[in-house]
Amino acid sequence: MPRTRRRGLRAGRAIGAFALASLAVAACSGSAASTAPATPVPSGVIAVEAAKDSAYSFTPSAITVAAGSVTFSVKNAGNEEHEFEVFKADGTTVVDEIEGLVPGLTKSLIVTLEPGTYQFMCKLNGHDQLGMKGTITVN
Ligand SMILES: [Cu+2]
Repeated sequence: MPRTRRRGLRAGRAIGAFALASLAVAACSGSAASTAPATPVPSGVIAVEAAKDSAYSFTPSAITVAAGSVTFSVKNAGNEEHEFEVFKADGTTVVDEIEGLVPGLTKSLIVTLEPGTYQFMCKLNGHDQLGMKGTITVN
């Protein structure tokens, strides 16, 4: 008999917790919808062209942006495939990248950058060693 009683209590507690959780979820979704949009709107888009001025170049090669969410729109103006890889100052730690940027294609990349210096390169077939790189200064 005491066993049955304990089980009954436990079930009651579980139902109570579920009801509370449901209320909490309802409260959260309600306030989120009224205070902030689901996706932050990017403050600006940085347009970059690959292979515009020469076969292995990025234009511009020096970019300065404000810290936070940064959108790069990278167009391949050349005749071969390229990549757009963002690295930390060390030049080896990848922040994020665009791959498969075939001739004529434009792709976007959204990254969150903290103040500091970053590098961007195309490492495809060693294009960075032919000059396909640049710097990003984040203030
Ligand atoms: Cu390339």
